[in-house]
Amino acid sequence: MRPKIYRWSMTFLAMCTAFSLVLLSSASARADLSFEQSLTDWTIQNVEDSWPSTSHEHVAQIVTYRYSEGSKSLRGGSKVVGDYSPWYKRDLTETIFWTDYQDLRNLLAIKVDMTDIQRQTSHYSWGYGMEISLVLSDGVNQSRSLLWCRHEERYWLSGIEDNPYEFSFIGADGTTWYRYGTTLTPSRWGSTDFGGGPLANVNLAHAKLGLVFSCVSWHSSPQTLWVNALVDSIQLIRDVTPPAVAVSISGTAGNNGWYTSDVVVTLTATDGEKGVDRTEYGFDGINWSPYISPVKISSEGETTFYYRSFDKGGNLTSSEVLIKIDKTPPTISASSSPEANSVGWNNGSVTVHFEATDDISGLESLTPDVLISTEGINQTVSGVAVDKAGNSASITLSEINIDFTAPVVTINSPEQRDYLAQGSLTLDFSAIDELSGVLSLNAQLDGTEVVSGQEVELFGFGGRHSLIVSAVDLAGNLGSKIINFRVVVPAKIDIDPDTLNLKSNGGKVAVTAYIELPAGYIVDEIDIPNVRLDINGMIIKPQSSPICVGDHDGDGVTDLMTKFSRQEIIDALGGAVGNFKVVVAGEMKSGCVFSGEDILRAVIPGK
Ligand SMILES: [Ca+2]
Ligand SMILES: [Ca+2]
Ligand SMILES: [Ca+2]
Ligand SMILES: [Ca+2]
Repeated sequence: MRPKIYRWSMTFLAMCTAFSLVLLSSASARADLSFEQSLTDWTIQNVEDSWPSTSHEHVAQIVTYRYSEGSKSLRGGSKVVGDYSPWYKRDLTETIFWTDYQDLRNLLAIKVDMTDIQRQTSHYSWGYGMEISLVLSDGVNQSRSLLWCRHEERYWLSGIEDNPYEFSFIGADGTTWYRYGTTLTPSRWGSTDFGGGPLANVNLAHAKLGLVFSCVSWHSSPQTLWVNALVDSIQLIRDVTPPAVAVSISGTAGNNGWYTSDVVVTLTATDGEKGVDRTEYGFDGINWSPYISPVKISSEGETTFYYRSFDKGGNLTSSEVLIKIDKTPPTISASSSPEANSVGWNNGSVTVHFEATDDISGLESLTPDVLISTEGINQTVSGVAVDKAGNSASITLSEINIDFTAPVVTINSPEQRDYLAQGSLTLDFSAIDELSGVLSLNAQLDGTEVVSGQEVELFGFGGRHSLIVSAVDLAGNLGSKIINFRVVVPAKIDIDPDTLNLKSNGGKVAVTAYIELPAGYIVDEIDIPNVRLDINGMIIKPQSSPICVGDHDGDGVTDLMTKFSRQEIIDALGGAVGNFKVVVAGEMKSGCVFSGEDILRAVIPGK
């Protein structure tokens, strides 16, 4: 057994050498053709390694070809006719169809469909093999995958004889490859070759594909062997779909697409083909950071979050999401107009005005002006500002004091009546204000300031007088009251005659009234036209003459004589008889008033 194994190793080394030469020689061949296009134009490479007496025959033939659902096929084959030689001599013949170099990084699978596989050996022994292989090469490394294999030696590759037409291959990354008609799933390519050779990694960015028909013979005896097949199609299945990236944004959602908290962005990239290679993010679309874990965004305002993901085929998904964060409530202020006075009161309606700003998302709403028209102390008004994100701020304006009711002034004394000019009068007045309270109270008697409780001497104070009391409350409202009163000088009145005969006038047409005034008053100053006689509810004016000043009753007090129509008095009595009070009053030129009374007896003789 040992010599046979040794010979096999020699074969493997020779094959590797042959492949290297092929790859180098065709490295500068056609370029810029897609793999599918190059399927129409394979390069044929023949390799022979034999004793001189051995003949080789390459049965390469591009009969037809097709890709996917095309209509053409490709036929290839190789044949060796072995001579008798020392048993350890070896013949190798290969026909290789090469494509051009391609970028195969997005390669998902290669699907090869072969039919009409034909092979022949003229002599069964341990010393031969036939195979059809698929090779990937980047010019340095190559990787070989068996599509079909036929060996008769049990110990060369264990298991082959048990299932010679279902050869499988484990790639360097653990991916299982299957025979023709089955989808192959590469990422890195390795090869065991005939002899279970080393796995090799191929740079898929610049690699070419080869289809190999091989025959190898050890000349234990003369033999002929050949293999060929019809390749109906070779289909490259590429990953041209970029990854799907799901973006999840977590945070406290506000309004209008704004968040009111920090935001965490989670990216989930998936690729159902070659898989995700890497995912990145950034904030300017230029500089990128690897995405490892969810990204926290704290800065307020509008932030554009860029993200992208590559799959292992180089396909790119790129997008961005606008993230708007506003964690700050608006600023709000309140003011009232008109302004309160220095002690904090308004005496009319007050308008409360609110102002607010929001630098980040902007203002959405603000409480409009509030008009307060009701009285009250320490009234409050609240306003609210809301930004577009839904953050809100409120403010309460308090101590709004409104009083538009004037104080109530009360004057108990004097009253609105006549007072005799004797004794004294005590002033009694006050003011109250139930809301803001009385700030000041002012009273003037005939223009002279007085205070409540003040005594006013009435003697010598005859005449018409006015007391004006005014009060101002803290809000500035003014209330006032006026009392007009008279101080009357007591006059001594003497009516002559004392008795009036209603049926006989005795030749007289007038009734005389003598008026005396107290000391200090001069009857000469009596304003005659303003003198009145009041009897039985009727007022009678004096006659303009005669008028006489003297001391008619001789009592040492000067008196004024005035006369009134006798008939007017009789008319006033209306036929009634008895004692009647006669009041005579008047004003002096100084404005001082006087008044006095006497009794007049009215009679009708015979009654
Ligand atoms: Ca993909
Ligand atoms: Ca805000
Ligand atoms: Ca008031
Ligand atoms: Ca007299």
